[in-house]
This record gives sequence, C-alpha cells and structure tokens, in this order.
Amino acid sequence: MNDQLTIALSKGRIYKDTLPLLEAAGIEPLEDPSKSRKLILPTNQDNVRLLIVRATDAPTYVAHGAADIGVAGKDVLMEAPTDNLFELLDLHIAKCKLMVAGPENEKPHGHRLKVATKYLKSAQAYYAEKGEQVDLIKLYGSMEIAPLIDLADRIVDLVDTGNTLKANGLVPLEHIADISSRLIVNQHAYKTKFAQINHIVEEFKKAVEK
Ligand code: PRT
Ligand code: MG
Repeated sequence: MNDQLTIALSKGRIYKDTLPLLEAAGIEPLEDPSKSRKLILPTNQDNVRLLIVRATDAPTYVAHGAADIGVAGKDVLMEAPTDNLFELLDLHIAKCKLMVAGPENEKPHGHRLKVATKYLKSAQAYYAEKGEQVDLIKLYGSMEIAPLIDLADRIVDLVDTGNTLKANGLVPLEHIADISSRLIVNQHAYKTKFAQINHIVEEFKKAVEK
C-alpha cells in the first residue's frame, strides 16, 4: 500500500515555495538542500524522498518514472516533451512572466529581427502566432547580454521584478505568458500509486487555495 514515493524538486525558489505545501501534506524533509550536498533527501516519512534536480530536468525525471511526482515551472514544461506526464495542479508559486525585452532605445536595423532566448519553442510559437519571421538564437543563460553586444536585437526571457532587465539597460516590450509552477505526475505512477499521490494532490490543492 505505502510504496516508495519519489518527488523531484529544484532547489532555490521552487523548493522554498513547495516546502509549505509538502508540510500541509505531512511531508517534512530531514535536511535542508541549501545546507546539505545530498541530492536525495530523506523525509519524516520513511517511504517518501526528495530528489534535488536542476529546474529544467524535473520533467525528465518524472516522465521516465525516476520520480513519481515533481514540481516544474510552466516555462520549463512548455519547452520539454511532456509525454508520460500529467500536469495536475497550478501551484501558483514561483510566479513570473515570459516576455520579449530589448534596449530602451532600439536602434533601427536593416535585417530580420534577431532574438536570443533559452525558450526556443515558446519564442517560435509566439512569433509564428504573430506571423513575424525572426531569427532565433539559442542561449543557455545571461540572455540580457545579447542585445548589449549586438548578438541579438531582443531577448525572450523570464521577468519578475524587472530589475535584471533594468540593470542591463533593457525594458520589457511584449508579454508572452504568465508563468507559475505546476505539480506534475508520472502517468503510470498515478495509476499504481493513486492513493498516495492523490492524498498529496488533495492536500496541495487545499494549501494552494488557502
Ligand atoms: O539553473 P537553472 O536556471 O536552469 O534553474 P534554477 O535551478 O536556477 O532554477 P530557478 O530557481 O532559476 O528557476 C526555477 C523556476 O522559477 C523557473 O523555471 C521559473 O518557472 C521560476 N521563476 C520565477 C524564475 C523567475 N521567477 C525569475 N525571475 N526563474 C528565473 N528567473 C530569472 C530570470 O531568468 C532572469 O534572469 O530571474 C531574472 C529576472 O528576475 P527579475 O526579478 O530581475 O525580473
Ligand atoms: Mg536560474
């Protein structure tokens, strides 16, 4: 009845914001990932453990059944293959916006718009929907640099306070999507461990609605 249950989480803001939800479901980690180097954390429940993974890897662990459930940003889910996954709950945590940003005073340019981003799929879909032909340049981080050194005209990135853009002389230009983190569940595990997972889903739901 009580099988081993594995939960994939990234450290940082997702971990911090998921902690109260886990607590509501009676799950308390026995170690703090910001202090421990352990990547598999035991909890107060013998059969429940946490996997500390890169934010972008959480859907992969869950899709392959290496974790039964997990928490991932919608930005990450929009880029990842989501076969074998159910996205069960909007947790309303780690909120931000996916936006197009560019220099405050955009120079006129004689070429097709060049857009640097880590979010290729989302950017592609956004510009296709607008019917705008752009050249997308894939970067893995520090996107804000690209317009400053003429690698790209604009970027597509996550914006929260806007401070990062501002610090680099950029301004938000277009809103693409509101982002929050989601509870994801391996489809097979959802069947075989239904009672255990459903308990967590219900407790999370109550805690989110509070
Ligand atoms: O290493 P990697 O970046 O892949 O992952 P990570 O482990 O560092 O994850 P983390 O904590 O950076 O992001 C996890 C999730 O948090 C993301 O997938 C988003 O869904 C969500 N989230 C919410 C954010 C932000 N807010 C956010 N502001 N993720 C990143 N940022 C970054 C943004 O990319 C930009 O560089 O913060 C900067 C902008 O913040 P402001 O406040 O200056 O606008
Ligand atoms: Mg990060």
